[in-house]
Amino acid sequence: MNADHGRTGGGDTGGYTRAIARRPGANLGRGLTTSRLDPPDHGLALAQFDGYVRALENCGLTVTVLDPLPEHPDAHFVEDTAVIVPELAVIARPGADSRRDEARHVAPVLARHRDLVRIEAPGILDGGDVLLAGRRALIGISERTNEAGARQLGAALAAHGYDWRPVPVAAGLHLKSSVNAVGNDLLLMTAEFADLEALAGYDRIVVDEKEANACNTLLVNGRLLTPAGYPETRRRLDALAREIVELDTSEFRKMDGGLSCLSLRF
Ligand code: CIR
Repeated sequence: MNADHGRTGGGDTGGYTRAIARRPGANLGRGLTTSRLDPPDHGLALAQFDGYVRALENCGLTVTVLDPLPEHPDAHFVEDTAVIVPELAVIARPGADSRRDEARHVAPVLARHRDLVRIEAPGILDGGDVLLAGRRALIGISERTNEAGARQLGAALAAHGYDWRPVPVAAGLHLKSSVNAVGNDLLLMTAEFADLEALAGYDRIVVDEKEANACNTLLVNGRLLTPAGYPETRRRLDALAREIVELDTSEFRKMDGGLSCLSLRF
């Protein structure tokens, strides 16, 4: 049993004491993307990454920053490699072939903090598809996460008293590209997800279509970290009366990434 087993972590909203992040490598532009934006600038990406790490530290987290993996240009999107709850860490099996091996590099780091369970073939699962809301996991079924992967994760969590629901991801890369928790039972989401049966029972803020990227907002120990440049969503988040930190994510957006993907929080 690990030293901090059961004492830390609180779903995708709070109770965090630690985070793991990975510095973007010079080859970050060779990662997967559907965006037609210009290639990312490494220097600017590093500055944005440093700002992100500082923001997590200001939320009270101790952040372990890992080195880039030269053979994995998407490896700084470290969230996709695992799902962590207080009782265990589930090592993912990323759905993209080019990313599958990233999880192997994260497992020894997480083994210092949690007992490990692994998603096995034929399951595939990206951490970006898993939204933890209290004792429930909302698991996106997407291009990167299949039903076998979702069932394996659901079973691992159910053994510790969690329940889970599959959520079809019909838009965006991952579930958390479009849906995130910004309060207890309060989800920020795009219109495509607003009528899903799987999300019934949650309060919701549905963002304007032109601000869809703002959905990738994180609630970390009471503070909202939100991508800069989305004034309408900002106004709606202001109404929640929480401290809000805006962060520039332009270089990560070029590679289909955002704030949640850049760390594992627990
Ligand atoms: C990918 O396509 O896998 C990366 N370029 C972006 C991953 C973003 N991860 C996330 O949203 N959790």
